[in-house]
Amino acid sequence: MPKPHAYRFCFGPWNLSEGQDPYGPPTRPAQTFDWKLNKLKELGFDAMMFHDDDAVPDVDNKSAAQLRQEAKELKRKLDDGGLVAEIVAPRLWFDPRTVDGAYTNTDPKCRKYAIERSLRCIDIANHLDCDLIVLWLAREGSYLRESKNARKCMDYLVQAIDRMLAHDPKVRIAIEPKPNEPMDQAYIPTIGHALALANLTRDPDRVGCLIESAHALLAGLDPADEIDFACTFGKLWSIHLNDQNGLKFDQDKPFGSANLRVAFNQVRALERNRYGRKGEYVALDVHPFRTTKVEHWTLHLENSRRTFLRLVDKARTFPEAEAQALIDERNYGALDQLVIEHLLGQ
Ligand code: XLS
Ligand code: MG
Repeated sequence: MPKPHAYRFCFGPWNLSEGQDPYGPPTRPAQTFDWKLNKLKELGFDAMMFHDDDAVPDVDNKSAAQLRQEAKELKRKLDDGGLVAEIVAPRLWFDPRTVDGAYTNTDPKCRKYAIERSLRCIDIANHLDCDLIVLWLAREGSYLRESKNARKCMDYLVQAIDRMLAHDPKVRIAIEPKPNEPMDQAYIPTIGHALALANLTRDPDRVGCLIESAHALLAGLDPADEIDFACTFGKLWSIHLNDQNGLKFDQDKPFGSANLRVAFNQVRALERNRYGRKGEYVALDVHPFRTTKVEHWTLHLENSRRTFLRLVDKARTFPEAEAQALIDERNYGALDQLVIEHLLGQ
């Protein structure tokens, strides 16, 4: 039996959000980045994940020297706290030039902006000593199918990723698929799509993926199967654990909050693939409920990590031999109950 290993955890500043939704304003007061970083330290997390403008605000209006200086200041803060930057992700969905997509925008000037912004994101990651860029392809898709040529858009995506790979020979790119929201239909909705696209790039070995539980559920898939699929290719480089109650807006609920058994199966898949042993982190892409009071602001993160670790224990103590005997007999009724009893405990 391989020796059990300790998982390392991270989250992003956006996971200490203030409660705004499309129908109402924040419900908690705005906090500084340093407040969020201190919370991460107090909670004993190991790393922080970043959007490029979480690391250096107002990226577009800064010179290369300014980007360097501000990113280096952040790096010192992280070093002082014994922390690292897990990933940096270009925020390609805020700027007016990305209204109808970033890399797949129909306007060449807008596509050019998206690529330039992504290269700046890589520079920031370099200053932070981080080699992993995450692409959540938020607006790469359509509101109206006839508005874009999806065939051309695939080429645009490959061209953009190729530019990023050429910009830095060491950088790795993890594509984070999501099937919808904000777009009606996204061009890269699943891990299968992400890895197929990776194969068309100039260096497929440096293009992998990131699975988010809620995004897989929104695609009608079981996130545990997405984990096994990505790991078959050695391409699961980060994971955003959270939960989602059915096919609606992206809820980013605490891990295990909607469906403990689906959460258990994700942990089991991570365990059998030895996720984390090459330095990968468990990222909790969860948000506080909008109703959360200031004094309970970090509970969703603490609870998600606690649930994860309790499920690791459940995965490691699962009665494998008993389960195998039931599988051999094809007694899935009893296997089903074995899982339920195991999760319920004594
Ligand atoms: C949004 C995404 C986002 C990414 C990082 O749905 O999950 O939080 O993880 O850009
Ligand atoms: Mg995510």
